[in-house]
Amino acid sequence: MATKARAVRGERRGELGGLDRDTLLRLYRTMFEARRTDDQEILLKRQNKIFFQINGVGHEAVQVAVAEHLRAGSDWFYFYYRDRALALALGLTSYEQLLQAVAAESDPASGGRQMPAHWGKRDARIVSSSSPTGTQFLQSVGCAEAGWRASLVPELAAQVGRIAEDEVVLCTTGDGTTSQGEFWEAMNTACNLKLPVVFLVEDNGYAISVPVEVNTAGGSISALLKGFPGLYIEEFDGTDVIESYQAAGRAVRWARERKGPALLHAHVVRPYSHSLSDDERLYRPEAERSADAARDPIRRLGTLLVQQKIATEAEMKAIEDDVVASVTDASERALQQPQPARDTAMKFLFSPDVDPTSKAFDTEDSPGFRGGETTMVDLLNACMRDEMRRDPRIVVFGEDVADCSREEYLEQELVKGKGGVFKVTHGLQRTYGSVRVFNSPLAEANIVGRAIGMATRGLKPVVEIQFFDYIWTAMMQIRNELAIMRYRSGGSWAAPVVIRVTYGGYLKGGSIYHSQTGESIFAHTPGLRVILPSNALDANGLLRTAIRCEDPVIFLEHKHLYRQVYNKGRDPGPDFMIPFGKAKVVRPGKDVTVLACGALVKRSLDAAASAAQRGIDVEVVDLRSLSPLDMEAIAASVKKTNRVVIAHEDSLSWGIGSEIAARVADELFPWLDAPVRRVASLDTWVAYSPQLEEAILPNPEDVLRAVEALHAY
Ligand SMILES: Cc1ncc(C[n+]2csc(CCOP(=O)(O)OP(=O)(O)O)c2C)c(N)n1
Ligand SMILES: [Mg+2]
Repeated sequence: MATKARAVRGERRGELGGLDRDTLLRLYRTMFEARRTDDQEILLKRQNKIFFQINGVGHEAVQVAVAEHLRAGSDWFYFYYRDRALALALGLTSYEQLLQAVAAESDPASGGRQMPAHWGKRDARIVSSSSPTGTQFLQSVGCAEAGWRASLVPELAAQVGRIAEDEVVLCTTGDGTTSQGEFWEAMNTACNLKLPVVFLVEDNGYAISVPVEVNTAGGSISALLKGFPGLYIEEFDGTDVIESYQAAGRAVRWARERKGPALLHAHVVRPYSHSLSDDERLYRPEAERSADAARDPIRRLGTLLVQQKIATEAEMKAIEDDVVASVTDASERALQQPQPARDTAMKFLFSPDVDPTSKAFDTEDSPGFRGGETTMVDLLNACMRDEMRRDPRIVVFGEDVADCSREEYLEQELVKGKGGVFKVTHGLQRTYGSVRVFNSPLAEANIVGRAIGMATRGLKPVVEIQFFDYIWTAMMQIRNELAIMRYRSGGSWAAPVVIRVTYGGYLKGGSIYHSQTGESIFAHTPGLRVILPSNALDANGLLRTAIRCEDPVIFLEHKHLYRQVYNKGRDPGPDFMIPFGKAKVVRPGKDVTVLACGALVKRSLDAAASAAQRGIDVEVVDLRSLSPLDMEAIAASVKKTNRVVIAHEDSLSWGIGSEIAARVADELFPWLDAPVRRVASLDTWVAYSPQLEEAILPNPEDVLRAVEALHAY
């Protein structure tokens, strides 16, 4: 049927928000296609042809309206699972959406790794979305911030890819998810830095069965946010395309003009229940549900278009028939697509191009020493200085890492500058400026979430977590986002962030909350590299590898080792690198192997010296890198000594010693002449009392006892 291009004029056009006929019909088509795709997936789920379904029904109007003001491929997008119509409008086709539902290898969002409605498309700049509610907020802030910071550093702008002067980042959410702490952290930073983020709250009044007034004080998120400085707020009916289009236009303009972030509070409906696993009749009475159904955005727009004589009923039907045919065809084609082969299960955990375990990262035998011996703090600082000179993409931030946030104090030479509570970042702000070295708010998720957002668009954040003991507020970002970004997006996106973390005890008074270790928690997270140097030189070479590699790295720096005399080293120069997964024999011996890392290396060497006096020749191996683990070096040593002790600082049970012992038992059993022994902290917390601290943490005598026992076995 021919559809003539008819202009919408005068008063009627005013009522229609200035939208022309073609646009209105296109919006209707996208909304209907989103609905149809949901219905098709529901059908496939009932037929057991797909394995999960969650719908975007009732949210379509505001989504297509917002998309009208945005530019795929130039703006950036952080979505949540209801955004089917938004994803469609920005170029993720229903065929591609269905590829995810059938778990096809060709699914562009995740290569069969994620459930349907976990959107992503690299060239449209739709960044991979995940299942934890609320992790998108801080990342979207980091993404906007990367554009802003890059525009202020000329060498950087060239490396970070296309930055539109008026680009915006859209970040969407449900109403319930605004209860997450990270939402408030993101608002805080977006307002503080006046970042061009448009937050869209799709408020359907429920978070599964929990109504909005339980989640939000006073029941309205936009009312609650009124005090945030520079935040532009619109509250409107998100089932009304015209109203949504106008409100979104004003908000996006605000952000494009660099006036600050904006909040769109759209009231929508959820007529299909939360998901196929939920039946809303259990907690919503009939009257409430039929009131929702009456506001169905597709029915509303369809009726409006016919009433306003934009299109006839026949013309509307023709659009719908065409969509039904194309979604059915897309579904049939998607069902033909194969799932990823079994042997691809380990793909996408790490960069396929840059291998930090390779020879390219091994310059350990050719250091270019300069100056005299110095501390681990100094050699970490030297590494960051050199690397920041080499690579303008590096930004350094965290709590207290800047020399002085009030730059004028530095300029007027009123202060010397702090540069970290342990001074590891001292002088970096002075040298490289406040755009690249700056303080974060006191919020660990803020640090890691923003870093992920920056890294996904090409910056290289090297961030600091001031104390390991407080890393836990960032744990959701580390385990569910940082470690998984590459894997869950089928290699489309990555978050190569270096997280430097101070850790460890032996401080005399460090107590429970300044002595924690816990490296096994991170080593147990696929997708992370976990590095743990014991001396100044290794720290320098391993940090350089961490910075130059393309994987996320947890870089553990022992506070007690920062300024020891015994582990000092000379600055090995700007090209010194130690590859990951390369352990080092720090004392050769033939009778018993001690595998150690961090503060236990020195304690094991002391034990070895005592053992030598008793005629036992101990070999001490410094693991240096836990993930990956150098099993070759371990095997070489065990094959020589046939006896092995694993010494680590963290508490005994479920620690790295357990894992290494299991691997030694499994892979090296024929060479063992004695059981594998572990030396570690007691299974408790490091107490403030120095006497208790000594009893809790492992010491050289503990290592010696284990060595003697194995030698006598
Ligand atoms: C951190 C986290 N907690 C709980 C869940 C389980 N969950 C998934 S969706 C959801 C409700 C979200 O409600 P809302 O933000 O209002 O979005 P809506 O589904 O209503 O669009 C919950 C509790 C989750 N995915 N992530
Ligand atoms: Mg909701």
